Amino acid sequence: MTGDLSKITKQGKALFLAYDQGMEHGPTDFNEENVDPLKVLEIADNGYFTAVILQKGIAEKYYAGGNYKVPLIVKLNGKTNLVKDLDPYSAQVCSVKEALSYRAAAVGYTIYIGSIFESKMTEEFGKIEQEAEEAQISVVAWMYPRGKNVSDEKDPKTIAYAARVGLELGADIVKVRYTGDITSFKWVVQSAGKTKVVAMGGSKEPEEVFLQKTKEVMEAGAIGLAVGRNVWQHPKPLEISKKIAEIIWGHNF
Ligand code: FBP
Repeated sequence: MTGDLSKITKQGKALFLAYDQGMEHGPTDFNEENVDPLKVLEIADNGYFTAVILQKGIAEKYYAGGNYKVPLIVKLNGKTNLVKDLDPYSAQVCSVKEALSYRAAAVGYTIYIGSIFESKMTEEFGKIEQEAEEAQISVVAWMYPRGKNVSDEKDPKTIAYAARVGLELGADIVKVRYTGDITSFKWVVQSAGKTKVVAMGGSKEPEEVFLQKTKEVMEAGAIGLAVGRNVWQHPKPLEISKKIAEIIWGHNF
């Protein structure tokens, strides 16, 4: 299926601000400032982002009642990092219908390929795809190889496999880890075929390193980034998002 990607992209490019880490990692990622969803929504609304990614609670309590211009992607599943099982399962916690009630323009879902619970997640994802198609919204798949059968989740071949699975399952966009070099990431993009690719941000890096990574991701043919910590942990989030956006769209803002 192909949902309406134009709702969460501009000229075919994407810059998503991820803010679901409170669930995935706990508030340890936050400081006094960015622990407040209103502060991060302000960045999302003013920082060249084509969408903001939220879990349903923050979507309901902060986004839905506000007058935000930035489109919303509701993350439909999630888990905490307190469960240390080698094979992760990320349970669905929100329906497509509920996401639409918070004004979602698209939905997101994580699939841990290689986990012994992979089939549970691909099954849930299949149902979400159908519901999203009916609602004519697009689906972003976080394709993360993880589990005791996955010897190296950073192996470019495994990342290309994850991207390919996203295509086979019908995702409109796959969000994958950057492989670390342009040649192997080109293969990831090729493997995803007509499914678009965005690279995930990762933990905070020096600005020049992150911007170089953004250049390489774009050169390899991805449509953009889904970034969280490298923006809202930055001392000047709007400045770094402008620099990232200028690389993605290839002109000055
Ligand atoms: P970051 O840019 O902060 O890494 O956010 C991207 C993201 O995919 C989030 O959406 C998610 O919460 C987090 O990374 C999960 O990362 P991991 O499972 O590797 O801890």
